[in-house]
Amino acid sequence: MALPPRTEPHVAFIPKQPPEVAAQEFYEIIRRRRSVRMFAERPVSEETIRWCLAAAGTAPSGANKQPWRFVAVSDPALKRQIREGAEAEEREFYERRATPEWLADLAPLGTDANKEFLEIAPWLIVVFKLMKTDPDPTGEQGQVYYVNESVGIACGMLLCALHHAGLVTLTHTPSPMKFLAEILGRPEHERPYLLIPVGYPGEPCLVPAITRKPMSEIMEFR
Ligand code: IYR
Repeated sequence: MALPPRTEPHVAFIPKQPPEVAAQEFYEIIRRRRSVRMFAERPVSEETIRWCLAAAGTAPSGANKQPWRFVAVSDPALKRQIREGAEAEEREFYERRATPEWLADLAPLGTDANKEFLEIAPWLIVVFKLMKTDPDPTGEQGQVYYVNESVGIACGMLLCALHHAGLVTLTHTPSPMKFLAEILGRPEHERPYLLIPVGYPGEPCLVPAITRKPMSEIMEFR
């Protein structure tokens, strides 16, 4: 291509930083995400939650069926009901259901059946997976594919979006989670998948002193 004559000095335009730099920068951001159980009461705007959910909703999914619903709860009465439901399941878990090995594995985290954070965190995002598509105007419902993979990816993207927004999260899985569908009056084809308390970190905000596996242990190149 013939270049136009230039009178001013020019330098090469570099459109984007090299991938090596961008990749490492993202790592430095995301490695600071921690599962948090100590939230501040400080409110988070609905708009913030909306944009983060919009980001999650761009996730890839089987045949693009987008088999997810995100129910964002800030109503104190609903949060109380969710806490009560979760604590009932957790008491069962800690007192009966958990194996000794499981309890030993959890000991370093210092968790117990008390889930006060479910009332303190300004938002509880309850993620549902869709076992069928939403009904069309005639009531027909279609198939969905790779639902756990799709919703899991969307949740990962949601955690990234919330972290990027400066918020903290917990991936909470009181099990079984049927009580969430009942409290929130969800239709038959929606199944609870994950409960994500969201907010600002409490003061103090203590997290367990965990370590992550070294890179060499989690990856292999061939
Ligand atoms: N759901 C319980 C127990 C629990 C289980 C796992 I696996 C964790 O990583 C953390 C907690 C609770 O939330 O206390």
